[in-house]
Amino acid sequence: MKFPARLAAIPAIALAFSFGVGAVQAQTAMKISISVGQNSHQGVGIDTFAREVEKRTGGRYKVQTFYSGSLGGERESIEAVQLGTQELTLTSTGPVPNFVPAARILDIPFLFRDKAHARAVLDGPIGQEMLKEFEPKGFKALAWAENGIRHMTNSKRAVNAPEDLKGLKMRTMENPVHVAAYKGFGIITTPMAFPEVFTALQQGTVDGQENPLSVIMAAKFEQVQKHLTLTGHVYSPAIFLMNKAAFDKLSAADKQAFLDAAKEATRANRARVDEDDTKGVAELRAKGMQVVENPDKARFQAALAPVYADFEKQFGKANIDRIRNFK
Ligand code: EAX
Repeated sequence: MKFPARLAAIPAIALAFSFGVGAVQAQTAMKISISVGQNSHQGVGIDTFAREVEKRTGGRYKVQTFYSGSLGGERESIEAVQLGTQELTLTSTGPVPNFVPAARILDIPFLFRDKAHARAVLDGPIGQEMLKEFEPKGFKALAWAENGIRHMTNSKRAVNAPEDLKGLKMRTMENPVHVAAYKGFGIITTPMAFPEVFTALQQGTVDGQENPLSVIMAAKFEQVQKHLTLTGHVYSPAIFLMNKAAFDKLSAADKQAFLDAAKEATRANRARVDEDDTKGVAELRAKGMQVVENPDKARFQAALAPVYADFEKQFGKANIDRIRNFK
């Protein structure tokens, strides 16, 4: 079959045209996705990113935003970005070690003292060196953003001490470091993509899950979970990933615009995490959750001593200490 010449002449890449004053300007559309809803710390992140890219490139680039895993879960989105079928994603580091093993070290429980410590590490030389590890795998990592400090919820019982976790069936991210650590708590771990979690909790496929307050609220987990304990057992980074070939095609000025947009987006994202952490407990209590606010964290940490010994072997004690002692 023959195609009419005028159809064949239309380029395969999607180009929209906008009319400036007296000029026709090509606009390139790109996609970015998150697994949580728009009204969230990540939603604020990609909305800010899209707005900033458009502003900083004079409207030549338009970033279309997709929420709630509508383009797939985080692992699928990272895969799509690697392949280039989708240009961008903002994702937690959950599935990242499956693509960039070097990033695993950041997912170690109780590695960071608090958010300020984590942000300083990610924005400092350790975090910035780590962004480069993504390049040989086909990604341009634009910036670290934040998912938040993770806490545990379940439908079975109040968790006051690590012993209370024994035998609980909990959904975990598809992250080998988390799975190893949570097994150390005696949890029955069930790795699962985020878009499936609400239904799994609702149907009792799993008893619980763990996530930052920002995610718990955005996903309305209070509707299917009775108990929340502020275990703060692990910091959860997020990262703006772009297909490397798509980034490399940009002019030097546009590359800088994308990098600056991601930095601006991270500021908005972190501010929303702080806001959610401030009001989260009261809001979740008002919606019926029972909250253990001050568990003895040292005991939870001590329960992981054997797992930690293994992490030190795997990652090198010096590398872990370099992050731990970063000031
Ligand atoms: O990035 O999978 C998870 O639990 C993540 O924290 C969530 O998708 C937000």
